[in-house]
Parts: sequence; structure tokens; C-alpha cells
Amino acid sequence: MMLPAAITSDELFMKTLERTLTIVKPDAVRRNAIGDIIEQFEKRGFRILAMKMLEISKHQAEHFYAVHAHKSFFNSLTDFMSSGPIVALALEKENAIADLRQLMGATNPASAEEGTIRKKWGSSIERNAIHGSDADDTARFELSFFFAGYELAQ
Ligand code: IDP
Ligand code: MG
Repeated sequence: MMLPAAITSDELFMKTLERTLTIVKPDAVRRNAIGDIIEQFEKRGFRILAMKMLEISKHQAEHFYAVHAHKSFFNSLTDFMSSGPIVALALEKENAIADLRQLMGATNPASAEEGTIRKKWGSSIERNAIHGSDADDTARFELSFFFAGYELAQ
């Protein structure tokens, strides 16, 4: 079959890059796990577009996790996320959102697969070392929560 002349072979194999937001949570920062976790991002082919270490307030944590406002763990989760420094990163790769979720492992480290970040560094269902966006729309919201347009314009 002949391909339309307008489609080049480069375009046929072009990959769609995706962006996602990840956070090294306060428990993992306290355990000196920042370097190990970032190394895993790079080894798995994620490009680090932007990165910052910061502390967020209780109020900011409530805004970030607003989708969980009705959950029983909301107050404890937002206390935890505002309890110390975190590292927020904007990551890019093909299929970044799903691939990061796989690298993170299950929410509860006790049931996370071998080789995942939560299995290695998580200590409870709350203190599970890492956050990752779960879909396109949440990735957009979460990236813009931590990074301005100029910081992602690469
Ligand atoms: P996820 O981080 O795997 O996407 P979510 O259900 O979106 O999991 O929950 C957000 C965060 O809230 C979790 O990463 C964890 O820190 C905390 N969390 C989730 N479920 C519980 C729970 O049952 N008890 C305490 N904390 C929880
Ligand atoms: Mg989630």
C-alpha cells in the first residue's frame, strides 16, 4: 500500500511526549531518598523538565489535594504533606503518566510490586514516598500548581 506523500517516515514513528507531575514526599526527603528516586526517573527514560525543593502550607496542601476533601484521611494527609520539605518535578517521556504510576507502585506500599519506589521507600498507606499525577487533566492542574509556564517552556 502506498502512503500518502504528505506523511514522512519520521512522522510515522514520531512518539507523543507526555508530561506528568511528581512529588518526593516529606517522608522520603527525611529518609535521604531524593537522589535514589531521581536516579530511577532518569534510568527509566523520564526527562526532568523542571524541579524545585520547597515546603507547602497546610492551606496549599488542601488546595493541591482538593479532590480528596471529602475523604477521611484528608486532614492527616494535608498535615503530612505540609510537615517538611518536598521536591516537585515536571517529568516528560512517551506515556509518562501511566509509566510513572507503574514505577511508583500501589498506593499502599504493603501491596506495591517489587522494584517500585513505594515498595522501596514507602512506610504506610499515607507515608508512601511519592506522588504522581493519575490522568491528563490532573497532570495539567498539578504541573501548573507547582510550575509557571516559563519554567516548562523547553
Ligand atoms: P495515589 O497517591 O496512589 O494516587 P490517592 O488515592 O490519590 O493515591 O491518595 C492520595 C494520597 O493520600 C496517597 O498517596 C496517600 O498519601 C494518601 N492516602 C490514600 N489513601 C489513604 C488511606 O486510606 N489512609 C491514609 N492516607 C491515604
Ligand atoms: Mg491520586
